Amino acid sequence: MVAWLFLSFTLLFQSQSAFGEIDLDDDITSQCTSFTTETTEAQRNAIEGMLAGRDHRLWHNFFHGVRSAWLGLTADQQNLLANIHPTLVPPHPVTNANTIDAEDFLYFHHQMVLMVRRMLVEAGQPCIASWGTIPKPSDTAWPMPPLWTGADGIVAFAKSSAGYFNMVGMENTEFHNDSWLRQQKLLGDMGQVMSDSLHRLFHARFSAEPNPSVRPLLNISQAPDEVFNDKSYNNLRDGYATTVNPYFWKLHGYVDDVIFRWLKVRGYTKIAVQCPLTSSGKPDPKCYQWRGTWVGPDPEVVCDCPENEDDPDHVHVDILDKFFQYKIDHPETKDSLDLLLKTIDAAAGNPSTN
Ligand SMILES: [Cu+2]
Repeated sequence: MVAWLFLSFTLLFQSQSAFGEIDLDDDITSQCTSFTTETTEAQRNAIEGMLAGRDHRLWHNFFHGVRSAWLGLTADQQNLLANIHPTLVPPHPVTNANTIDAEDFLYFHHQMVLMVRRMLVEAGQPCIASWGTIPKPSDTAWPMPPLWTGADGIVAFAKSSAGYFNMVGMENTEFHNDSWLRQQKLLGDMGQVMSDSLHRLFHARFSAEPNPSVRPLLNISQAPDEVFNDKSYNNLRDGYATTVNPYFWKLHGYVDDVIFRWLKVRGYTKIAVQCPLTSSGKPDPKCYQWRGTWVGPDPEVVCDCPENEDDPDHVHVDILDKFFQYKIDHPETKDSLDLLLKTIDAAAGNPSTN
């Protein structure tokens, strides 16, 4: 088992070269032999098998869906989730009152970026470079897929030239602007603005016409059709599909780099889940300690299965299987479970519902 999550609890992080002067040490990024602008077939082959798997799709989808839906759920629904699996309980539900949940958003995707880098390093492949700036409309390596009939309003806007200039404006006045970054006291303050604005427009601008056009909402009676687990199903606006899309790694690399911009202008030289103490026993003031580190139903934690897939005890279990099992054990909850699944899936941005 690649215990990447646990490693991350002890390691500090290092961004790629643009911020190399900051000691944000992370062993995986430093093991990237090089970074490519475009993605090659060999790179995609190294990561797509894992990312297109049902357990990883569900992980990303449930992270976003539970995070968004939580405060709208009844106490019974929240308890149901806790009973199905403890990783389904977000410690910092999304509110406007604080921004720790937005650190969860940054932390989760930061871990995903590291996970992909780790897979590439293990496959002997170069890593994928982040977008340094928003790609120009003339960019041929990462062209904007065309608008399609029936696309919703945010897609039409993000793909327009007004949308492009709106995004560039945010880059200039906020995310690449030192004085704006300095005003964001917590990392999550920046993360909340990023998540709701530029990040959302990135997903909309670089999305392509979905194929199939609609994914039925998850339900308690059957697993998703295999067509939605094929690597070709990589709709950038569906939480169940977006991580399989090569654009996802470019835009989330961009988001990740803004973490390092923020650290730098706020005077931090390290970021860690547990910052070390200085020699006088005080917290290191140069180390920013993550406040939000929830990652949702991590497949390795949910499965809790033997490392060796040939082990006769190896039964692969993902978070949807946990729902199915719960239905078998508690048949009286079937309708509640079905509604809950659909609610969470819809909140993750399933395009059949928005
Ligand atoms: Cu995401």
